[in-house]
Amino acid sequence: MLPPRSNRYRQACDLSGFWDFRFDQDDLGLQNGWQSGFSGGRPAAVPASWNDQFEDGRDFLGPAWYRTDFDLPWGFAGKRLQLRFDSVNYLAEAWLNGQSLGLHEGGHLPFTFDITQFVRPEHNCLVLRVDGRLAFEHVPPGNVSGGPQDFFPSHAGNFPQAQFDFFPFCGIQRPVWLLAVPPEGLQDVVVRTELSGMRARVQVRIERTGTAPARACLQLEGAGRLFALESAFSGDSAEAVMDVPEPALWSPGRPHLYDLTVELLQAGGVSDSHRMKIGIRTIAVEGDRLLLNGQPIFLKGFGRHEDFPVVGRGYLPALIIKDYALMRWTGANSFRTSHYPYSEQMLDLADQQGFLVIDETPAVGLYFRQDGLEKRNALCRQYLRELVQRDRNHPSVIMWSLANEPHSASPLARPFFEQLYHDAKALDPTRPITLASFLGAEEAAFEFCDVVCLNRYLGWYSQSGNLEQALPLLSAELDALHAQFGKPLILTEFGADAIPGQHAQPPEMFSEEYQADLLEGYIQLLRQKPYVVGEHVWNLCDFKTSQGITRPGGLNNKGVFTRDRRPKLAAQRLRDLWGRDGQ
Ligand code: BDP
Repeated sequence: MLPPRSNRYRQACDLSGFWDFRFDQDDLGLQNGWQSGFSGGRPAAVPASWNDQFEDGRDFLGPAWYRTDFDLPWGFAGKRLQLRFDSVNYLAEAWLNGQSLGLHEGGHLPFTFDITQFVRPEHNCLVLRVDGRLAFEHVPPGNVSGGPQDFFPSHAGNFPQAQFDFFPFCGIQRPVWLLAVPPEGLQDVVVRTELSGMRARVQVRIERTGTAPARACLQLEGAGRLFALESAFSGDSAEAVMDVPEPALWSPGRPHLYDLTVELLQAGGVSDSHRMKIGIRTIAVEGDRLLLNGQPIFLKGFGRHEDFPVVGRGYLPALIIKDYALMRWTGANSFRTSHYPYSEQMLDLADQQGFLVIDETPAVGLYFRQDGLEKRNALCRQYLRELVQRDRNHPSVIMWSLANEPHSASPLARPFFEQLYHDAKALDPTRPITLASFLGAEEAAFEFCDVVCLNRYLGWYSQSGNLEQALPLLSAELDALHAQFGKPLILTEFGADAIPGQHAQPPEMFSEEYQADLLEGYIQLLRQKPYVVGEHVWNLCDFKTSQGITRPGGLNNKGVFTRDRRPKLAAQRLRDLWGRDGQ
């Protein structure tokens, strides 16, 4: 999938702004004909979650209606026109001038509607119905009833009753684009890189719409050199392989990027063009090690959330910059997109700044009861496909995570994940596959995952306040897991809540000292295990959750920074520990 771009052949117009907005408590919108437009709305910001914009809608999860009007910008007439929604949570249904465009399920991944036949030169009315209500057959699931084997009892009494530990923010959370693209144009560009000695092989697959004879012209520019190549289309795709001697490789220390330009050449000349940044690098698992460009790499970093006061999960460019600055300050070199795909802009910056990313699908809190399973399975496969198609050209993305903490202690889990694993390998054979588990030895999916990712809270949820007891238990468990699976291991979550300003000597739970000591104890232990290839602290920042007795202030307080990005003691401790590594 090509990201929105403006150039000589295509144009992207951002429809962000204040849209008309209505809650639809009684679900009357369709009955009242709101899909053709509605009046009496109030302004709401797009993009942003709706929950914290008003005084009366924090816990209202839908349905709600958005409306905006637009004229076609100059230069759009005669092109193929599309609407692209970068992220709408959860269920989105769109109409243009009263005509149905379609439906998309799942937040956090982009979807596009062709609007060429419905659009008018002026006074277009775009209406969107968004439904974020939680349901047991959704992914991620919510409002699940049943026994503790099916879900986290600790989340069960929370309000809203999500099956996951973050607030179920709803709405149009990333930009909406009006796109003009050539009637016959580029559809996708897929890049894979391999290394052999001092040379790189850059393999490019180009997909297009239309069938007229065409050629693809490629230019790769970087490190003071230029490579050019042409390749004929056979049907709707073309392949090209560029041989790059002595490439400037992409790595966290030196995130070198090349400019790749692809042009579509037809009888009348160039009809479309796309320019993108690519990185030349390899990623592989070999024995107990994770290799980047053939060299062992160790991941230091965080699980995090897209979360901030007022905007909720809304796209906020300054916050992206800030979070990279904070991660860099601690000495981190990586993060996981826990527990859903982050914005494409976040990944663009990871490429630029040299962060390693474990890219996770929105499958958090999965459970394996028969009811609704087929639907959840279809959704997981859809999300995985959409994620890989969106993110596969980012050198920063080094691993796909299929899920977070599935409740896999069921015979139904193994075939479920085996299929997802094979889907992922078919979509992208170049990256390792994993998932983050709390089950450990009982995790059905570890048998075929390439890397074992484990979340652990000894010293917090168990052995509470007692690190002396917790750490030896953790040590024994890690060794046993390694003996069982024989794969590299990343501790993808570990941490403790700390209420900012709470101090204790000797350290005790909820104090900044205890959080810092717990993180340090874990890190020292992990560094003694040669098969451990990464440590991700939970969490970069405090974040909003559903209300429940374990979440004072409606927050998960495991951030090493507060929700407004001020450091706790643990942030400085990480800087001391990670800074010492000198990577
Ligand atoms: C883990 C989940 C994460 C939670 C964390 C916690 O993966 O989403 O926020 O626990 O309880 O189980 O802080």
